Amino acid sequence: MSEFKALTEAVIKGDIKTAVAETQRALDAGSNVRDILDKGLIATMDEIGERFSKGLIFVPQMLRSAKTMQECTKLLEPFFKEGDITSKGKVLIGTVKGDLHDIGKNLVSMMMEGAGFTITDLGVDVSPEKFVQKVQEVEPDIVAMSALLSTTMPAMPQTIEALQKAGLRDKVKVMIGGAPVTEKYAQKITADSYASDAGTAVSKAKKLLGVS
Ligand code: B1M
Repeated sequence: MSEFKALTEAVIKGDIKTAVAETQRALDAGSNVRDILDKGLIATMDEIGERFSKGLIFVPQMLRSAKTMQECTKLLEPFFKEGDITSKGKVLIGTVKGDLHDIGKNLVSMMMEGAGFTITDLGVDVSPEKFVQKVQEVEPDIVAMSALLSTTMPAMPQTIEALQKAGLRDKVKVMIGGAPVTEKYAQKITADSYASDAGTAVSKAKKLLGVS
């Protein structure tokens, strides 16, 4: 954590200007981009979550820190591009119904796009009906769902069921992820794949579609 102490402090304070400057400074100093993301930014969001659980900070501060992290992440985006590539497949992604967390989902989108997938991002609070409607429109290879709340995880099997009812389940692969989601849960709800982080989401998506 100490390597990114100033960055961590700025994200906790929600000081966008300093956090962005610190991210740029770390990049200029040659820090590993994955380290900036994992040890600098994601680890700080975990710290923020702990402070929130303990009642030390409240929703507005969490929101400000989230915004700060997203501004920093923009600087990292170019580093996740794998080069000049033709589309590896279409991915329809969204955070499930009732859930407004989008940082993890945005990271997954960003890394998948960087790896050559064509992304349609439905944003947050996406209902099963909306997923179905967009699958009909976009005809993706993968439907990717993110959930950060234990209370919104049930929207994942509800979406799978809605796809089934619409006769679309066999036409797409379903991938799920998010902090409370597990491999076991993915198996339970008959998702095709689970990824614990954005990097793994890329490799699992490639595996699902048999591309490299
Ligand atoms: Co919320 N929140 N929040 N929050 N929030 C958590 C999730 C929480 C764990 C905090 C805590 O209490 N310790 C807790 C959930 C408890 C639970 O259910 N288990 C919680 C709560 C309770 C709430 C509210 C209910 C608070 C309230 O209002 N009382 C409320 C709910 C609002 C709603 O959604 N309806 C709420 C609100 C918010 C904010 C809006 C203020 C803000 C989100 C802003 C935003 O996203 N734009 C926020 C934040 C920032 C957090 C924490 C602090 C950070 C989340 C984050 O962005 N992490 C979070 C605590 C924590 O996670 N430690 C917390 C960084 C991000 C990169 O990680 O999203 O996990 P993550 O993504 C990872 C992996 O999970 C994975 O890849 C990423 C890493 O590469 N991944 C996928 C994610 N999606 C994937 C999809 C995939 C594959 C991998 O395939 C499709």
